[in-house]
Amino acid sequence: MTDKELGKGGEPRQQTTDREKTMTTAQGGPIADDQNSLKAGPRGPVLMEDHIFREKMFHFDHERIPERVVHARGYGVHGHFELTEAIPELSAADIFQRVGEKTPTFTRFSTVAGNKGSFDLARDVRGFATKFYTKEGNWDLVGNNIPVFFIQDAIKFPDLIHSVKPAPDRGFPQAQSAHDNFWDFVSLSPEAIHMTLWQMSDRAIPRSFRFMEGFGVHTFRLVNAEGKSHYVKFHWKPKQGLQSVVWNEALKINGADPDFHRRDMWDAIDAGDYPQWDLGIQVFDDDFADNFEFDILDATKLIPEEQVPVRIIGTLTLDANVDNFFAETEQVAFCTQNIVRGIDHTNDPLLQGRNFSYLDTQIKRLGGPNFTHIPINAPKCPFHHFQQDGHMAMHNPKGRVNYEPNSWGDDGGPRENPEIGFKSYAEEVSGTKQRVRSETFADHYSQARQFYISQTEIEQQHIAAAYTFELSKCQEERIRLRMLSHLMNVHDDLAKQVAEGLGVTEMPEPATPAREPITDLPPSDALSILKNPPNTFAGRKLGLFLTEGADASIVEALEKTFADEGAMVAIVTPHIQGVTLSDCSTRAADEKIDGGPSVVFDAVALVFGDEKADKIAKNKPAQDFVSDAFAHNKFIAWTTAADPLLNAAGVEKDEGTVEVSAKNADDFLQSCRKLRFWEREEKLNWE
Ligand code: HDE
Repeated sequence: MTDKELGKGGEPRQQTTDREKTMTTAQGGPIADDQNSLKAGPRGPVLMEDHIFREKMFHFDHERIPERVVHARGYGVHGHFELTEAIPELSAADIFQRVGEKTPTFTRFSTVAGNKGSFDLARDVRGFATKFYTKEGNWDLVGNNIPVFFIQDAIKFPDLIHSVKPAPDRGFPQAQSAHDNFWDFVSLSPEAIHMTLWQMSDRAIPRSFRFMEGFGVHTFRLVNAEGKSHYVKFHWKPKQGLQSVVWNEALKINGADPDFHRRDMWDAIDAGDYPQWDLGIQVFDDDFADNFEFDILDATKLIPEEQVPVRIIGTLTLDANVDNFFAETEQVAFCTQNIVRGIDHTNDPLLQGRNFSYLDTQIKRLGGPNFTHIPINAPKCPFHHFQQDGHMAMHNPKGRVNYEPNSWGDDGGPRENPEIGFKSYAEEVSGTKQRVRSETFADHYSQARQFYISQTEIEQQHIAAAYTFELSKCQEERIRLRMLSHLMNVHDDLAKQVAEGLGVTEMPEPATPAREPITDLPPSDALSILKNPPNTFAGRKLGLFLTEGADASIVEALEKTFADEGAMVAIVTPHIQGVTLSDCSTRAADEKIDGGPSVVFDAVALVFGDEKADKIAKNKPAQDFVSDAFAHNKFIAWTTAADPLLNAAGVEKDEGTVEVSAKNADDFLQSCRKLRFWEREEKLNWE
């Protein structure tokens, strides 16, 4: 091989004679040598003249754009929405007219507080934003996985976000709310208390994006062709069911696989296991709004499903990963102002503020007003307007006319169309100009209490433990006590448990409520995760821990049973070369034991050969695999050769630990459908 065929380090170059595959500059000029800059002699100075070097480096230097100020860490997926029930009587929106019609979509899931490079399993709200490329323009439903919000007026948003983000002097803590600044802000803003109940619940540590709900949060309007309006709240219900992890598990997942959620989504879609959500609407009228206990314009309140049932009108299917993360996931620009004829805003002051913020932030983030020209943001229906020029204009109006009205007849460009054009709902509005918060927004505790009493005992314990954890990270006692004074208005048991957890012996005075809470709101089962179990293991992952000589018939039975259920099976072995089973067949490893801890699986099976069982029992990652699975209430299948390891990991066998044979793989699956053996948690002492 001659020197000419070698790159700088002596490696062979990847060269081609195919013009199609020829590397070029951004100007289209073919490149002969991309490994060496232009020099005066082999050891001489690099020449300024080197346009290939300069162009490449210049572009690299400008690769980064500002990350989103919130929701920076996100993951986008293509899909489509299929209408299953037409609602022309409620809305003139084109997307809601024809049953069976599919509308392309792009959905981005996100965490709120962490930066782009933070970890997936932060305790945090998840964004759930969907762009519908409808035939009458783009509609963005920019929601969260929690149906209420921290604040009632958008003017408080910068403060809320500053308080949760890293402190400005030290630049930490990253991607967490467990610190003084956040709880200082919250405890001085009682309107946030309800949302913190959700945030301290397991909703804020979802098992994956696939297993969480989505909510439009605000009350919107649906407006029909006659101009009649109904109020609406939007819901996404995952067909996969709801599921979360437990806190100790979340902490460990962040270390084991900071990309846990995005990898889960990528893998599921790559495997053709497309996640789906039903789109539900809660529709109500002025009568209901006037009689409801709370103000429907207050985004810190929800409407219980028992009071207004959720009506399913369509299904979202996510079926394609992006081709390029930056071009699509990073450059997608959601704006709450992107609505279509038939859907309209209400006076919710949080929503009104968002309408300004999203457009504004995209201009900064994407560099100018033409971000709608980027393919992921452009409508897929025809569009015509007289907007022109600006940075990176990809399509300007054609012809000599770029204004209206004009008298150029058919050559005069696009014209208004009152028949199908957007019309705002003709709401009557009057009032004095003033900076006030409506009295009807003043109840901050009633729905927090309702949320708490709607949970199972296990879930209530998790909420108390989460408050205790987070407040224990607050160094200032006054902040801890101030929070406690609010929890006393939510529920005595909760306040007591948290006080005990914090070692508080003398309770503070309860906070003075702006309005006396309603204490007899009934529980709403829809608010609990555990009261709505999916009863399936489909879409979940079994970690199959195998050692040399493992019984092949058991391995096969487990693999088949779980595959038939629609679950994934990952093989974990002591070495990355995999293992040879009892029948001399082999299994390749998906993970070596210390790279595949049990926290990344939903259930585990230990199918061991007799050989080296004692040695495995002494392996620390193997012990952690088992003790964590046990502590996180997972179902564990085992064969007798795994006994030494189970003992070394301190496992006391219970109904959630199943001796597995080739014949009872199905029994193990039945157990796994419950997802967790919660009965164990009561016996485990986390204190
Ligand atoms: Fe956002 N929010 N937000 N937000 N939000 C942004 O817009 C804002 C709120 C939500 O995947 C930003 O493009 C204000 C509620 C999601 O790209 C920014 C207020 C809900 C995403 C912004 C809120 C959300 C954002 C930052 C209070 C649930 C990610 C980057 C009035 C209903 C979208 C961007 C994506 C992103 C402002 C409150 C959901 C700064 C001012 C309530 C899912 O414009």
